[in-house]
Amino acid sequence: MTNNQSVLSWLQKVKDLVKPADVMWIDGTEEQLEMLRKTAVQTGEMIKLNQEKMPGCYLHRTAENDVARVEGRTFICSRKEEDAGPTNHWMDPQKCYKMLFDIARGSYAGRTMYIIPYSMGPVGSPFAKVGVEVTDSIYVVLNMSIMTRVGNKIWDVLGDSNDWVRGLHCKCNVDPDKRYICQFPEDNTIISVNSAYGGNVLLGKKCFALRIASYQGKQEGWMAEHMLILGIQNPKGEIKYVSAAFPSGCGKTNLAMLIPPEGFRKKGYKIFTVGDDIAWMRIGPDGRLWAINPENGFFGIAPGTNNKSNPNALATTRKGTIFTNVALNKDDNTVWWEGLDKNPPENGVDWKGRPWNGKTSKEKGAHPNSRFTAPAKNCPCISPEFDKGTGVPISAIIFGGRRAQTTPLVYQSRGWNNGVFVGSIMASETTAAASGAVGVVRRDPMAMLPFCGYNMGDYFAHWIEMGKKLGDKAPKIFNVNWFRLDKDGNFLWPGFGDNLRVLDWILDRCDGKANSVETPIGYVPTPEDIDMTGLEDAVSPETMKDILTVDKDQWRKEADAITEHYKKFGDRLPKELSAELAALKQRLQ
Ligand code: GTP
Ligand code: SPV
Ligand code: MN
Repeated sequence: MTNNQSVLSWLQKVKDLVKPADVMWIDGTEEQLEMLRKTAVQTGEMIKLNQEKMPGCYLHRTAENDVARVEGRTFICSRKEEDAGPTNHWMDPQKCYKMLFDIARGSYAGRTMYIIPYSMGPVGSPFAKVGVEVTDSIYVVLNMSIMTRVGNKIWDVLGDSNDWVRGLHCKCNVDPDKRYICQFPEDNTIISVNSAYGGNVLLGKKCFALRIASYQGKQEGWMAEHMLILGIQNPKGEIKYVSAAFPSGCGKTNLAMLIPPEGFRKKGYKIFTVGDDIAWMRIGPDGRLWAINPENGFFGIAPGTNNKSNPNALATTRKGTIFTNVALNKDDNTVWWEGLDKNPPENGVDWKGRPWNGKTSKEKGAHPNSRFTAPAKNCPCISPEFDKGTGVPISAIIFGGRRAQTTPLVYQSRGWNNGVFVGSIMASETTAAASGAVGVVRRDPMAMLPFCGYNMGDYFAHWIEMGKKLGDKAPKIFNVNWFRLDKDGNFLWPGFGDNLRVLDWILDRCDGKANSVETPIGYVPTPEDIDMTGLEDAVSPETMKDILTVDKDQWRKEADAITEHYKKFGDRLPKELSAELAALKQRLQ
């Protein structure tokens, strides 16, 4: 398949370690994938769904203890602990390799070693990078074949280069006490053991495209971010692109595929999805920031996805999709999840594989972090630029999270460094996307807390540095919060498609057109500045005033919390950011 000596010698070492019965090179052909799907159905690893209603669709259930990313067992193994920084778990690389090799040794006995060559980014694009994942799981092969570009063509573009990311996954016996997701940024290496859940084992995704790539970006002068990319076409036919960083489970997939409200549709607004989770961004020849989505599919949250909230996502999952940990309807062999419709199956099977009556059971049929793995090309609103190797130009960068209070619906930062400050202080309530407590507010800078592959203080400095290079061509930076609650716990803002109203203000601000008022935290629209046509009955002017309020007392408390948050970074915190905090405190006086 390849004569690349760095690849061949690494594969030989891996093979000697894991001792498989067989080796299979994944070549990217439909014939080979179909053969693997058949095998997975025979062994029970996957269930073939109703092929008339959902052609090419399958269901998979993971172990009950293996349903989300495990941040406590995720390590950045840089040679020096301080280079992993205060926000990552760290292990000494030599100790970690030894521990992982002991776990991996002989673990493929009687099993097949699958070798997956893949590209993050369109094959051969100047943004793209190559990875090789070795796994003993057909589920991983099939998911990687949807999420990334896989096949023999990868060997051609790689040639004899040594610039590729090594990834070893060993399912072992999914023992949660021996589960480790380890990144070795200085060695371009990832080792993941004792899990079979997406974010832990689809090594091209969070492990490579964020943890390793963020480190590469720092070295090479580009950015790997936990961001969706979205194109918005206005009635004049101009398309502008924004990228947005929200923490896991906070609405990236939904925003990336939004359906414009009726009034906007009639005026001629259109949405084009470029990506829903990860953006790789470089400064282009014209000095602007250009972004690609390095992925080739969507690994989206199933619960809550329905024909009203996200019809584009639903349509995307109707063929060639692998569902993980959703409920099965035995009557017609289709899938169901909470929030799909009001008609759960009576004759169902829950995500744990137990008989389940959705009409009477008090338990959930699907796990809250159950997911679909769907090809990007299925998406009805996929951007014509999706496969373009040079990416799309970014006009605005948007940060956001789940905040019941404090943070207004939207505000614009005072400039690049202030925007970096806004990203660095992001806080959000935790969701089911990672194991652990749900609904706890934590600081999640740039939505990268679980994904930054090096010292977060240095990562902030890299952002400041990129701003210097971009100068007046830098995207404008904003913050949004779709999740503000009233005193009864209801969302104040309708969200979903109506978020376009906020994006519209954001793009007008980028053009210097829209109005705003200056507050201590930045520029906020007045209720009149947001186009509320068609929404007047649902959201009163008083509610709008509420959502847009910047409460000085709350923000003084916030400033104290930020002071604490910043202490962690010690002298790795860029002086520009401590200056921003001081200036905010000044404005709040
Ligand atoms: P990851 O795939 O984990 O990175 O998540 P994500 O950021 O792509 O989040 P996703 O779009 O899947 O949304 C997660 C949940 O947030 C959905 O099930 C919705 O319930 C909720 N959500 C998304 N957008 C909105 C919104 O505009 N308003 C409200 N109230 N909820 C939203
Ligand atoms: C996230 O948790 O941000 C995801 C899902 O997109 S996972 O691939 O598990 O990381
Ligand atoms: Mn994500």
